[in-house]
Amino acid sequence: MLPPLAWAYGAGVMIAAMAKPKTKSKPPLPKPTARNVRKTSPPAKPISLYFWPTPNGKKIAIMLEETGLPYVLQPVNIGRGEQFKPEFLAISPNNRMPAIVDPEGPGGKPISVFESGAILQYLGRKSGRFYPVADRARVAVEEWLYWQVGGLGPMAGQVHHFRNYVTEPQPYATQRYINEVNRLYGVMDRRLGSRDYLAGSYSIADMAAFPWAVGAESKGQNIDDFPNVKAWIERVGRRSAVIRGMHVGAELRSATYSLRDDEEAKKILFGQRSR
Ligand SMILES: N[C@@H](CCC(=O)N[C@@H](CS)C(=O)NCC(=O)O)C(=O)O
Repeated sequence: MLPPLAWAYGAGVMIAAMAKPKTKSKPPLPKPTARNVRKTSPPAKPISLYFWPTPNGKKIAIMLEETGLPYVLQPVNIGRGEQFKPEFLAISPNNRMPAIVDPEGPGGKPISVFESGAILQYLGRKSGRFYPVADRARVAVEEWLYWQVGGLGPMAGQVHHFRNYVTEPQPYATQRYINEVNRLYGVMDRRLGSRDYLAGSYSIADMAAFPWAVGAESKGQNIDDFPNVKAWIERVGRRSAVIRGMHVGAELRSATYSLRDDEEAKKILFGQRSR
């Protein structure tokens, strides 16, 4: 979406072209340049990104970096229970990050959005990028976006849990989720055999899947079994916005941090029930 004044300027040019001036003396309208557009547009108010550096958080950081929408990071330390603060629950009632607050939402009024898939779709509509409008293309993006939020993410999360955080080994559960992730990598590999990106062109579906697809070994997989996924990881991972997005918030945790050794965080994160 263009900033309002840039749009108004573009529309003016269109009308002038259609009206065909009668005299030749009218000076031509100046061409819009990034410079004169920026001077007349009020600066966009930044989106607040409620964030902790995990794969789900990184999806949104990537999209914000890709679109260039201004944003500020609002850290939510999920290992210290900040996701249960009433002010956070007011925007994310599922006590999960990521969430966003856009001060310039629909009708120019603030809006909050939780669930990474819904956030990516919102930002896609707002920016007019990486989320095509044409129905056939949009359906393809949504299929692979929902495939990630309902499949790859949760199943990979269970693998991490059963491999890293159980007090007693649970071979059946561990193998069940490793198998399911293996199946999902296979689905992705076949899909990427005939196209460069999940929905054809690079989209929010790739941004959602990327942080969950990297690190196959940590999910009990051998990436060499999935050459198309491997090539896609390299392709997507080369994008500068993806590199930046994957590093957002790195300063929030020490480079050697391991949830495995963080007893307080494990108590907060695991075994949650309705309260
Ligand atoms: N379906 C959610 C999942 C988000 C999610 O699981 N976030 C985790 C970190 S990756 C979280 O905030 N956990 C906090 C908690 O478990 O209390 C989405 O896609 O946004």
